[in-house]
Amino acid sequence: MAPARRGLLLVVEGPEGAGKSTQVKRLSAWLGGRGQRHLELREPGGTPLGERIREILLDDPTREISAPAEAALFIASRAELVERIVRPALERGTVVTLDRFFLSTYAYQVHGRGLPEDEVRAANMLATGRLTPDLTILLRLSSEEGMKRADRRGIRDRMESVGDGFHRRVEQAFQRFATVEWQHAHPECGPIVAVDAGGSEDDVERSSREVLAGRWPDIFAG
Ligand code: Z5A
Repeated sequence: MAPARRGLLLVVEGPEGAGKSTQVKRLSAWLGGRGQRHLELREPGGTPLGERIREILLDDPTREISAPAEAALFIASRAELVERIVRPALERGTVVTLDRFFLSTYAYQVHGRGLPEDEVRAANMLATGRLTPDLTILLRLSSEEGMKRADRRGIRDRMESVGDGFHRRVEQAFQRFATVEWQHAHPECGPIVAVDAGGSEDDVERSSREVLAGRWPDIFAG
């Protein structure tokens, strides 16, 4: 029998530039300050294989990768991360904060690239062994605003370099994921709560922690 799962898997999702990395870092700092055992991770990456896949997928904006191969690479990185890092951490009672998970594959590869949802869903289940997040915080920001923020960093990576139509489809998909109907139809994604990401970093952190404190007051209240 699989060992009992004692930790929490908290995912932060949203379009590029929405502030996911910023909020994952802030949540980790909060958890660290409270003496809570925690682990901050991102996708793709987090393992030697995952970091190698990350380079292949993102670094070269001119690299051409077919849509199915792209999906398979994101999912391979996920499989490695879940098996080697996330599951053992949850079994040790760690709060895992994860910057992107399989909601991103639904947004970018299913809705953005047009791959069939059922097949991507089945591959994801194989990769995660049906691990479901305890909560996903979905940072809500328009793709234009997010891209403006991300552009302040300099050059665009391979995914950011895909045309605006692609990013608008991704943005619309993320909006749909916050609806009750979509979540009912996708129980494998766990509960998803949208948080407005248009305010300051402090505002977004406060809203995110309010959501978390409503569910886990012993960890996040105060
Ligand atoms: N992808 C996929 O296609 N399929 C998948 O299954 C998975 C991923 C898992 C990963 O890129 C790419 O892979 C991503 C989706 C795709 N590509 N796209 N396009 P990544 O990990 O390198 O990057 P990202 O996930 O898109 O993150 P990002 O661009 O770094 O955005 P972010 O993490 O949401 O934002 P940030 O780094 O926290 O903040 C961006 C800037 O805004 C930064 O200068 C901050 O200081 C600033 N910021 C943050 N919050 C605020 C607020 N509240 N106000 C003002 N400014 C702010």
